[in-house]
Amino acid sequence: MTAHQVKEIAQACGFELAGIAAAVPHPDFGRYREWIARDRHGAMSYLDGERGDRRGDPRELLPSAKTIVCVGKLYNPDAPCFMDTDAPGEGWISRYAWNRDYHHDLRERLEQLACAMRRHAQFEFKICVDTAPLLERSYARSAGLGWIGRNTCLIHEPMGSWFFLGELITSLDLEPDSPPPDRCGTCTRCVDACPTRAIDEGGYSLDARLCISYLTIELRGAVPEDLRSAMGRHVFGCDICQDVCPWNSRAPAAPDAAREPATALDELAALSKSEWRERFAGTPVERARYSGFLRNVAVAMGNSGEGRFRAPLVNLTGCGDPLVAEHARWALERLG
Ligand code: B12
Ligand code: SF4
Ligand code: SF4
Repeated sequence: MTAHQVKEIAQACGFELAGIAAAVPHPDFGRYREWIARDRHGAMSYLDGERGDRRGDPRELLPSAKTIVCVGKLYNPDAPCFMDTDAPGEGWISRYAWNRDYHHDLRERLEQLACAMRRHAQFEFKICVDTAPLLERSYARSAGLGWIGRNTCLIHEPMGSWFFLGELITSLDLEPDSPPPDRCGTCTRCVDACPTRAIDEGGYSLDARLCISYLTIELRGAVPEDLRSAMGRHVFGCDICQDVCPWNSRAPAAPDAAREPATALDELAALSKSEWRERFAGTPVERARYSGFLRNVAVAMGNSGEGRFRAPLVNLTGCGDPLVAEHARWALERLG
């Protein structure tokens, strides 16, 4: 079977983007190792040690691997972005999390893709979505799905960067694609807009320990105090460095993407554990856990400047969770 046929099948499985990369060690692995050596991954221990080393070669995941079919699935909802909304009393959830958890959807589509390809040829395969030790952006770039922007996201012309990545590592011999040129030019909008200065001055590398996405999703303990005020009203993830990217200004909306209206912070703060579970079941928000989510809501209320949040914050100081209580006290102090 040919690379062209594979891409046609991938499109039929609902992937807007598809390309082929050789399943060989990626030259970007050096960048990855350096990033880890500088501790830029913070507490994401699944990225270092033996699991980190496995990112050096996709054949660690499938010994017979020859090519990687890289796919992209758009998730951009037809709704205003963070930068176009001005509602300090409402919590912002990153747009990728408005939908059901993407891991499951992409895996299902990749299974469909493998199944359809097997009608043409016999081969071994391994499906990866996000959690596998694979340099997803690097291989997707090699497969022609986009260039790595200064904000470190993979950007496609004309699709923008609001898409997830997934891969089918296969034992098939397919013609690899080549990467497109970097189209960031002299633009530095993402670097300038990042509220916590998480992106290096020249771009192309990010200190996850400063990134609001990391602080609100991955970090389990207390948010460093000096970063709390810059988190604004983000309660899960952050979209700013993609919102400001000119390549996203005409990015198409994904037809099946859900719309999640921003929700009043006091409403979020009042959710019981079971209500919270019910509300966010099956969405990426579950990853923050109840305690981490309330911690984020407390910080956002503190940053809102809205005196009416004092009462719900006082409630949170007595909620019995020391992490949430400490952030609520900080927020009360900030409200003055
Ligand atoms: C850890 C992680 C995070 C961390 C760290 C992010 C980071 N930039 O490193 C945190 C929690 C902060 C995060 C946030 C987000 N993430 Co994330 N994350 C990952 C994960 C699991 C690993 C990424 C990683 O290895 N980071 C280490 C650094 C060194 O790698 P990197 O930035 O990817 O850079 C590599 C290449 O891009 C290349 N490279 C970097 N710069 C340059 C420059 C040049 C010139 C060249 C040639 C190459 C090059 O070398 C690096 C090593 O391979 C991947 C899934 C995966 N398995 O890869 C998803 C992934 C990168 N995340 C994704 C998403 C959607 C997000 C968020 C948008 C979610 C949100 N809204 O909050 C934000 C975006 C923030 C941002 N600006 O990156 C998508 C990205 C899709 C895309 N279009 O790019 C991925 C691929 C998940 C997926 N399967 O869809 N994420
Ligand atoms: S996701 Fe937000 S905090 Fe992280 S680098 Fe982008 S703008 Fe900065
Ligand atoms: S905002 Fe500008 S510099 Fe940043 S990724 Fe987009 S085009 Fe590149």
